[in-house]
Amino acid sequence: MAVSVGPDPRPGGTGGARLALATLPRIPAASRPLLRPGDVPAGIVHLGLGAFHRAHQAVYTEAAMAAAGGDWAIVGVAPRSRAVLDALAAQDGLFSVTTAAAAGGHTRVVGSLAAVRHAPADPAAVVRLLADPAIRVVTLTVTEKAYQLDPVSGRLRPDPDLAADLTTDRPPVTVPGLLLRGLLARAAADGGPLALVSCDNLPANGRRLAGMVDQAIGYARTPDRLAEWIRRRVTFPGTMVDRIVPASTPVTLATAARALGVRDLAAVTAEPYRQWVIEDVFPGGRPAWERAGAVLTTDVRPWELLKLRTLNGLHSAVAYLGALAGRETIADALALPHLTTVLRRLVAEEVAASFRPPEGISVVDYGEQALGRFTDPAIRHRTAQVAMDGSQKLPQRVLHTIIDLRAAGRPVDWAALVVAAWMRYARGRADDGAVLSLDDPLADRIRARLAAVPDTPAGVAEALFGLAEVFPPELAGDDLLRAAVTGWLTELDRHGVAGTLARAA
Ligand code: CS2
Repeated sequence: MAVSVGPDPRPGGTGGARLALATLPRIPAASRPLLRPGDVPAGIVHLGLGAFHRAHQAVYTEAAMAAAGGDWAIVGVAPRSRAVLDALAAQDGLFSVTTAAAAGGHTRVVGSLAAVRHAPADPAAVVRLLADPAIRVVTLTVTEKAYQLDPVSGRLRPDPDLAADLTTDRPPVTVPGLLLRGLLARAAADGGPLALVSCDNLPANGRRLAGMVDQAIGYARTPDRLAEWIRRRVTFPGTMVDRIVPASTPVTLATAARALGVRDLAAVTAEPYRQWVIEDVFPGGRPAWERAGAVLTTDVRPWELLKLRTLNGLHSAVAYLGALAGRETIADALALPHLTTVLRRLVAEEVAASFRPPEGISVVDYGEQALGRFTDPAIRHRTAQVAMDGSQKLPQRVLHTIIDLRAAGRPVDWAALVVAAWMRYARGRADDGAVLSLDDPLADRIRARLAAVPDTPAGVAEALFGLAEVFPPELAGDDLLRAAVTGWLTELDRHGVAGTLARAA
C-alpha cells in the first residue's frame, strides 16, 4: 500500500498509541516488518543508532534474513546519546523507514533490531556482548570524528577520555576504548572469529579501523598476544555505504504516525536509492546481504573512491556554497542559478580525472545521478547538517582529488572553489552577514587560527592551509593551489556565491 507523505495536518498526530510488538496488528499490513524482534537470535552488534544505520544496514539485514534466514538480528549500541535508544527500547526495537520521493512514498516498519544498549550506562554489558561467541559481526556508524584519527595521517589522536579509556581500568566511554576492551575480553574467552566493519564515510574505512585498533593496542600497552589473536581471528572488511538519510524532524514523526496509525518516535525518512558494497571477508559468517541487493566483492576501493569523491564531494560543495548563499536545504541550494553547471564541470574536468572508477561505471553519469538525488524535494536535508565536521570530511571528499590531480601535473580550479567555500564557511558568516555555526571537532583550533590573521582572502588561506590535520604538506606548500583558493576567496568576498557562480559558469 502506498501512503502519501507530507506533514500531518492534525496537531499531535494520531493520539497516544506507540509502535511496539503489541500494536503491530493495528498497523497496515503492507507496513509491517519482515521479522519480529525476538524471533531471531542476535549475531551482530552495531555501534551508532543514528538515522543512517536504521535506514541502511538495519534494512539490508532484515531483508537478508527474511530471504535466506540466519541468526543475524542486531543488538544496537548507542555510544553516547540515549535519545533514540529510549524511543527504540519503548518500541521493542521497532522503527519505521519512510521511503520518500517527490512522487509519494511509503512507510514500513523494520524488525531486525533485537535489543538496544546504552554504552555509557552499562559499558560492561557492551564489553560482554563483544566477547559473546554468538556475535560474529560488529558494524559501526559512529561518524568520522569518533575514530579519533588524524584525517591526514590516520594517526590516533586520543582526547583525554580516550587516553583514560586506554590507560586505566575505568569503564570505557569512547568507541576505540569500547572496542579495545571488547576485543580483550573476546580474546581472553576465545570468543571466536569476528568481522569489525566500518560503515562510515572514511577513506579506506576497513584499513582505517584496523589501524585505529592497532594503535589503540599500542597506546594501551596491552599484551602482544592480543595483537596476535586479532591477526588470527579478526577481519576489517572495507565498505562503501550509500543512502541519503537526513536527521529526523517533527515532520518525519508526523508522516510516520499518519502512515502507521501509531506513533513512532524512532522514525526515519530516506531516499529510495540505496547501495552497499562490502569486501567479503567474514571469518565467522555473515547475513546473505547480497539477497538484499548488496554487492559483495574482493575490491571495494574503486567504489569507495567513486562515492566519496563524487557524491560526497558534490554534497559538501552544495552544502558550503548553499549555506553561504542562505539556502536551508540541499535541494534549495541546487536551485541556485549556475550551481549545477559549475558542479558538472567539477565532476567532468576534475573528479573524473582523479581516479579509475569501477569497471563499466561512468563518473560523469554517476555524478549526474547524484545531482538528481539531491534535488528530491521530499528529502529535506539541511545544508548545515552536511556542512558539519568539515575538517573530517574534506580530505577524502575533495583534498584527495586535488592530491591526485596535482601529482599528475594537472591544475585544479573547481575543487579549489570547494576548499574556498569551506574556508569562507569556517569564518562563520553567510554572504548576507547571517551567523553560520561551525560544528566541527577542530572548531576551536580553526577559530584561533582565523583570529590570528587579517580577515582577508590571503589571511584566511594562510590560517587554514596551516591546519596540518587537514592539509598535508604537499597541499599546504602548493603555490598553485593556494593561488587558486585565494582567488576564489576573493571572488566570494566581492561577489558572494551568487555572483561568483554567475561569473564562473
Ligand atoms: C552527507 C552524507 O552528511 C553528510 O556529510 O554527505 O551523510 C551522505 O548523505 C551519505 O554519505 C549518503 O550516502
